Amino acid sequence: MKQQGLGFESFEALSHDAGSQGIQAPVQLISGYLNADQQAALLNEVDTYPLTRPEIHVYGQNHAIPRTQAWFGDSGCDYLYSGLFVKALSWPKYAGKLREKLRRDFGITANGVLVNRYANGQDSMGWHCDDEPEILACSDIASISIGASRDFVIRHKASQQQYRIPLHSGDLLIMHAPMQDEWEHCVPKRLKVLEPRVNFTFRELIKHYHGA
Ligand SMILES: O=C(O)CCC(=O)C(=O)O
Ligand SMILES: [Mn+2]
Repeated sequence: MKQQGLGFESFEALSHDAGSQGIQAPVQLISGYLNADQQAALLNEVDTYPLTRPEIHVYGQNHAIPRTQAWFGDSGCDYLYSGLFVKALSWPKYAGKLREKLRRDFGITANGVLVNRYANGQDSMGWHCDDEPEILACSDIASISIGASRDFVIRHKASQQQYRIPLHSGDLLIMHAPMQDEWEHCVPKRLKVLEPRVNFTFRELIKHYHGA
């Protein structure tokens, strides 16, 4: 298990802007956080998840998102993102064990997890930040990747400086505050990637934000 961050010495800068020298993104990469058995157990479990491909409303049109997903959480942790309201489904066994492991290892107190499945490199996630009002202010977001390696690209809002963080199977990336205020992120298409990838983002929501 190798740790990188909270600086960018070892991540590739995608543009070089003299004015943005020395920007440090508040992220931590822990390569190889999950072993092969843990990854296999989670991947098997994902096959049982009720993944859906919801439509979101963008520029006056409905579009099915280019991946499938599911939201699990404690009761009272429903989530409204990209105009979608999703009720929390109860924790599956291994996703719950992973939540406990993150709490033990890093003190991360997540009460929900968004699971995204990218069938292959045609699936993607556009630029965004996870700054919905029900996300507890200053909480960490912990991202676990399993399956195909994909690039996670981050962009500093003020300078537009971009960095590429390749995420491999078993890696953990922790985004600390003020990542969601000052940076955006995306998972671009990679047409050469033929294998699926699953990503779990563990989040801490304000309970009952959307009522009981
Ligand atoms: O798949 C990833 O690595 C990123 C997922 C993400 O940004 C999200 O679920 O908000
Ligand atoms: Mn995100």
